[in-house]
Amino acid sequence: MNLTIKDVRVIVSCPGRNFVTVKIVTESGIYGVGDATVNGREMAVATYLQEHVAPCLIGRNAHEIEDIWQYLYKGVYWRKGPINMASISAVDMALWDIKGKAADLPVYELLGGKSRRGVSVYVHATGETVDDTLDRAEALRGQGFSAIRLQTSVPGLAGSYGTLGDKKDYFELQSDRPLPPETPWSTRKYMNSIEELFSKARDRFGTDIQLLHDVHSRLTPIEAARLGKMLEPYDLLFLEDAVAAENQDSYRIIRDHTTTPLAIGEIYNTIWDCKEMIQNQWIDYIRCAATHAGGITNLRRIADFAAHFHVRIAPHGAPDLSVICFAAQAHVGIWAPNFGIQEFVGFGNETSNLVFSHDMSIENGMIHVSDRPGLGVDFNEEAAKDYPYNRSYLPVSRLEDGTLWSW
Ligand code: GCO
Ligand code: MG
Repeated sequence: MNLTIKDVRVIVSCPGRNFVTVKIVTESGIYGVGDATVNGREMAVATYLQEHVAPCLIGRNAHEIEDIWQYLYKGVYWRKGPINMASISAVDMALWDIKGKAADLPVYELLGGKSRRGVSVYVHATGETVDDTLDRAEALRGQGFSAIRLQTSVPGLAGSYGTLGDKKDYFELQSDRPLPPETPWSTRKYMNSIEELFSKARDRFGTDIQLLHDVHSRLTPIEAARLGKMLEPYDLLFLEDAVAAENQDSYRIIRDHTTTPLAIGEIYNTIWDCKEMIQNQWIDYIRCAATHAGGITNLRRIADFAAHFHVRIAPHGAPDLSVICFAAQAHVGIWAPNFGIQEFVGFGNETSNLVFSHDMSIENGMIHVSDRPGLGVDFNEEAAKDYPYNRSYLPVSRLEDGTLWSW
């Protein structure tokens, strides 16, 4: 079988939201697909792939995943960075997809086989009020989900996290807004209101449901420590992104004060972004995504490293990752001995399902992958032509006095 790479196609499409997709075609006719979406910066990664990565791949043997990974990582000289790493990630996923198809095996078999029956997920309940959020959580429980992330708008801060004016979901396409939408933030108002959400959730649902919360890096370490202590009675599965951790040592401060489990990693690109937090056991879950942290090859390396320190993987699963990334993470998740949980907000929508197809199913809060060779996903280039790129920005946050804050 001739697996020489003969074509690398980079497609930016907007079936509901913008995605950057890579398709690698080999002489044998076998092809693979990968996701390189960087929300709000799609064209940067597409140009990088097209102009700088694709020419290096033509004529190479698609079987040599590791060498191609090293070539693109070390060979670039500049290393790391979200645009570079998303490009490597997409190429890597496509090559695993090809290897699986060539071997006639699903990717999880190539990784070492199944460690569990399915990939447990957590879903989102986001509302404008506490009761609204809990009603949504109740509906999700009815659909069989037993791990739910709760986010609610902060009283007195119209449009704060989770509710964006007429856009109810902050992660919806914002292309009707020429510049990033702005949302207000006040740590005091947030800290004064957040406990009610979790105390009411436990009153209503009891203790056999898992609750999670995402702080989106808006606190300082000592504020996060206080929040962790405040939420201890409500037994969270984890508190996510309490503090931005360019300075990883911040997590030591939080850890010194609270037993609430901590998670971070959705914007990380390499193991170096989380090495100290993992090896010092300051966090419990690492949330790196296959699309942003170097594909299946590097997600596996991060998982293996984390396993030595009792840290489990809980990959990012927002809707700005295409279903190709979900499939890659599902294959890693079903194999990884230290898999924790997968974030899940659905396998796209009606429109995106016209462009992406997949073989995964969800049942009783678990994703199941089929035994189809490769990743079990496909991308319809013809259908994608009907949905051209549509510029859209993520929101930004400002304090009430106008200071720009982490969003
Ligand atoms: C999450 C994330 C997302 C991100 C989004 C940015 O935990 O799911 O925080 O909602 O904000 O993916 O592009
Ligand atoms: Mg998050």
